[in-house]
Amino acid sequence: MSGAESEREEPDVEGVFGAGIKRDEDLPLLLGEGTYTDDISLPGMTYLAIKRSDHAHARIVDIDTSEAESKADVVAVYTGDDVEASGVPNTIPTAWDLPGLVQPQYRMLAIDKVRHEGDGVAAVVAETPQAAHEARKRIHVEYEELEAVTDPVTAVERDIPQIHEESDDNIAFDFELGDADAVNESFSAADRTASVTLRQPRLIPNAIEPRAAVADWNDSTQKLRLWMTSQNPHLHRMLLSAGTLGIPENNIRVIAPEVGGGFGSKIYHYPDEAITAWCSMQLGRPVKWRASRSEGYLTDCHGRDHVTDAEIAIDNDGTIQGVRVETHAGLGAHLSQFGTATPSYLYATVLSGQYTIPAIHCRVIGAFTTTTPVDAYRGAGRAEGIYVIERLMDVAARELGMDPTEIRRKNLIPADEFPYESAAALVYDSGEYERAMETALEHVDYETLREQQQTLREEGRYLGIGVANFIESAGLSPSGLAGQLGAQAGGWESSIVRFDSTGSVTVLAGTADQGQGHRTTYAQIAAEELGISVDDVEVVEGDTDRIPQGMGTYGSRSASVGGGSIARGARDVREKARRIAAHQLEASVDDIEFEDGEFYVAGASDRSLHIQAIAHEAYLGHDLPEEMDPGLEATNFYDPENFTYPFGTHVAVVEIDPETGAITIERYVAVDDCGEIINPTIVEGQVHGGIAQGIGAALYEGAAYDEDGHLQTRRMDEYAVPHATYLPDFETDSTVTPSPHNPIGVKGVGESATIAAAPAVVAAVTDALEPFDVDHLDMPVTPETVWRAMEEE
Ligand code: MCN
Repeated sequence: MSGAESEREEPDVEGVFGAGIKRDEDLPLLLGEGTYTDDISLPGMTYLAIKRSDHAHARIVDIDTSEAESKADVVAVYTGDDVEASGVPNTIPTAWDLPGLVQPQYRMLAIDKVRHEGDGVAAVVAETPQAAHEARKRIHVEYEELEAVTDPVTAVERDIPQIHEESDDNIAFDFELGDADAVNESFSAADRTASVTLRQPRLIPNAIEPRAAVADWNDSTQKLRLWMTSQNPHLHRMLLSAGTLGIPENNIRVIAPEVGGGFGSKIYHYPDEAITAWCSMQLGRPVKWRASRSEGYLTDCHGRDHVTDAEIAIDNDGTIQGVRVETHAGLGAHLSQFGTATPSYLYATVLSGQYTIPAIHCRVIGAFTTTTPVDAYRGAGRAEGIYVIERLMDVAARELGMDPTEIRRKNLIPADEFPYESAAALVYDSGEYERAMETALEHVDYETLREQQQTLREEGRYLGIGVANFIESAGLSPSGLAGQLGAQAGGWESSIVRFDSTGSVTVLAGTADQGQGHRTTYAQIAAEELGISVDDVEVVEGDTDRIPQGMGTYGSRSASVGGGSIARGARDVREKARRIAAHQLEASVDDIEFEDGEFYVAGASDRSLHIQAIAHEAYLGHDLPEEMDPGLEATNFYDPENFTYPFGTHVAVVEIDPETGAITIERYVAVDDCGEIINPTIVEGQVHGGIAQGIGAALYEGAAYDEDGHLQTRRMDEYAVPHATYLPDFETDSTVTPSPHNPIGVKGVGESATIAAAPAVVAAVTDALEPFDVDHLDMPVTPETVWRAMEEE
C-alpha cells in the first residue's frame, strides 16, 4: 500500500508497529498443524446429531423417539421436554435490550412450535457420528403445519400468522432515532426531494470452518470444558452460565482453538453448542457436535434482510437538508444476541455517512419471520446504513443533474470540524474525507473516465462509474453508553502483558482471532512499546481459563480496543521496569530514559539496563525498590471513550453487456483510512476480503426462501459465494488520520471494505444504466435484472 505518510515516527526496532511483516500464525496453519474444534478428541467421546424441523412454521403434535433409541450405538435421545424437565434455565438470552422489546423465550430445543426450517426439535447422542446421524432419521415428529411468512414487510401486516404468543403483530420492536419534526421542516423548506425504495437481501455467512463444539462435563468437579468455534469465548461463558445452563461462570472453561473464519456468525450463543454441553452434563461423557455445511446455512445467523423507504431533501445547489428513513428489518424466528442492536443502533446512527446533514430521522420495525435468525454479518448495521445514504446521494445527484462526486464533495464534513456530532447521534473522532475521496478519484483519473464513458456510449457500450464514501463505527464503546442504549455486555477489552524471567513476553488477550492476524499485530504492538523483537512476544487468545476476561472479536474492535489495552498494559510494564532501572542504576526515575528496550541515565548512556535484564531482576526479587512487589506484568482493562471511525472512498468501474446484461468489473479502487496502521500487509488482506464480500453482496449473494419458508439456497452450489475468478485486481491505497483518543491512534479495518464495496458496485451499475433511466436496482444485481431493466426502458 502506498499513500499519505503517517505522522507516527518511524519504528525504532525492525519489524514492530507499522511493518508489513508476514503473519506469524500462517506456517502451522499451512502445514495442517492447526488444532480446530473438530480435531479435539477425548476418551469416551460421544457424538451428537440434532433433529431439525423441516417446516418453517408448525405446531409439534408428537415426537416419537422410540425407534431411534432402539438403534445400535445410540446412547440417548432427548427432546425439548427433557431439557425443560432438567430444571436448567434453558434460555438463549438476547444481549441487547430495546424499549418495548418483545422477548419470547428461545430454548435449546423447541417444545411447542417450530418457527423456522432448521429449528432443533430433538438431540441424539451415539457412540459414533454415523450412528447419531442414522438414528436422527428414526426420530418421528408429527407436525400441524402453520402458514409461513418470510418477508419483514408482509410479516407485520394484518391477518398474517402469529409466530410468537407474545407478539400479536410479529413486531419485536419499533425503534426511532433522530428528530422527526426537524426532518419534516427540512423537507418542507428544501427545493427538492428524491427517494428510493430498496431491499438488502439476506446474506449467509460462509466461514470455511462450520460451527462445532466439544463439551466435557465432569460430574465430580461440576466443571464444564467447552471447545467451540467462538469469536468471543468469555461472552459465550457468560451467556451459557446464568441464562442457559445455570452453572457459575467460574465452573465453565470455554476454549476457542483455531477458528476458521466467522464474519460475525460465531459471535452468537446458539442453541446447538448449548445443547452439546447439556447432553454432556446429562451423560457425564464428552459430546461432540459439528454442523454440516447445509446445517450451517439453515442455522448460522444470516445478515441484512432490510426493506427500506428512504428520502432525501436537497436544495438546487446540492446542499442536503434532511434524510428520512423507514426500514422493516427481518429478525428471523428468534432474537439472536445482537439481532436487536444491529438494525437499530448500529444502523440508524451511521445514516449521516460522511456528510453534514442537519436533520435525520429513522424508524426501524423489527419483525419476526419464520426464517433463520438474523444478526450481525460483516459490516453489520453500518453496511446497511451506508448503503442507504450512498444510494440516496446517487438518486439526489440524478434528480439535480449533478455529478455524483460533486454532490458528495459539496456535503462532506470538513476536516476542521472534528470531533463532529452528526444528527444521527454519533460523535465522529477524526476524518479527512476529502483527502481520501480525491486520492481515490485520482487513481481512476475520474475526469478522463467520464469522457471515456461518453465516447463509449456513442458506440453503444455502457461503462459505469460508482463512487462510495463510507464511515464505520468500530469498537462499540464506552461501556456506560452502550449500557444506556440497552447492551447487556461491556464495550471494554482486557489483556495481560507479562514478562517472564528470561525476558520473553506473553500477551494474554481477551479478543479471539478467526483469521485476522492478531498474533502478529498484537506482538507488533507489545514489541513497539517494550522495545523488544516481535519474536520475543507470544500472543495467547481464546481460552477463558488462561485469559481472565475479555469481550471478543467483532465490530472491527480488536486493533483499537484490544490493541489499545495491550499498549496500555505494556506501558504499565515499562514504567515498573523504569522504576527498577532507576533503583539499580542509582538514579532518579525522572532521569531514566528509554530507547530500543534500553533504560539509561540521561546524559550517561554507558549506565544502562535492558528491559529484558530487568525482567530477570524483577523475578529474582533480590534488589527491588522498597515496597515494590516482585514480577513484571500488568493487567489492563481498557474502556475507550468513543468508537473509532474508519472511513474511505471506493470506486468501482463496470461495463455492462447490453445484449446479456452481464456485468464486468473493470477496475476497483479502494482508499481506506484506519488511522495508524499496525501491519499494512494484514490491513491490505482485510481490505481484499472485505471487498470480495461487498462485491458478493452487490452481484451474487442472497438467501432465497420459497413461499412455504423453505430455504432454497441451502448448498454452496445454490448460494453464489463470490469466487476469486469473479473478482478484478483490487487497487488499494490508504490515508492515515489517527484516532485522537486511541492509545495507539488506530481505527478498525475489518469491515470497512465490505461496507464500501456494495454501494460502489451498485452505483457503478446504475451509472452505466443512466441512458436507460434506471435509478436503482436491488442487490444482488444480476445480469437478468440488468437485462430486464434495459428491456423495460
Ligand atoms: N489492523 C492493523 N492496523 C489497523 C487496524 C487493524 O494492522 N489500523 C489489523 C489488526 O491488528 C487485525 C486486523 O487488522 O489483525 C483486523 O483488525 P480489526 O479491524 O480490529 O478487526 P478485528 O480483528 O476485530 O476483526 C473483526 C472483523 C470483523 S467484525 C469481521 S466480520 C471479519 C473481519 O474482521 N471477519 C473475518 N475480518 C475477517 N478476516 C478473516 N480472515 N476472517 C473473518 O472471519
